Amino acid sequence: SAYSIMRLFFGLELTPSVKLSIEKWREINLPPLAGPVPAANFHITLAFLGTVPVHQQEALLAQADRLTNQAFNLTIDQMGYWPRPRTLWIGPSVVPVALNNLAGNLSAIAGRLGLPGENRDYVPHISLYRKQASNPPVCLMQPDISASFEQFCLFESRPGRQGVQYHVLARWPLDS
Ligand code: 2AM
Repeated sequence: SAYSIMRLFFGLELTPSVKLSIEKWREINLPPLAGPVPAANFHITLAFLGTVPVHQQEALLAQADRLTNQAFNLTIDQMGYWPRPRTLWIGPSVVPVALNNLAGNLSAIAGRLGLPGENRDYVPHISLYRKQASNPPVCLMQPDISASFEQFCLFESRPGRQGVQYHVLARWPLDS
């Protein structure tokens, strides 16, 4: 209906094998902590959109169609902790220009549609725990997980009885 809204974000999908590597690293290097994100939900947000009214969804897709961003590789090699959202995450210490450009272009699209933008600098990350109230324990080894990204996605975040689930609604290729 004209009133239906969806909670959306642009992001990078991780392959099952990368998700599994992250899950294994977490198991070995961190004790059980509060609010673990299930491995199936591991992803990298590019631009958060929030609730997008149906009448804006076509424009959103059309503007994403016009982007011509480059593919890139990432090495996930560091852990971080944000006390305010209580999020423990891992991410790349080196952020390729292509990734910054992509995230910047996507949040510009959000801005043009009047959707809530991010004021903070873009920090690519994979959230591992969402309810971690204090600094994480020092871990034995930093992660060292590489992945190549040849597309970006529009995700829908669906709340469910078993927690949130992410569904890819659309994919766009990155230029190699
Ligand atoms: P997080 O992993 O750092 O929590 C789906 O909810 C994705 O959008 C998550 O990756 C989440 O980031 C991000 N997200 C959720 N709410 C957000 C907000 N208000 N601002 C920015 N990003 C948000």
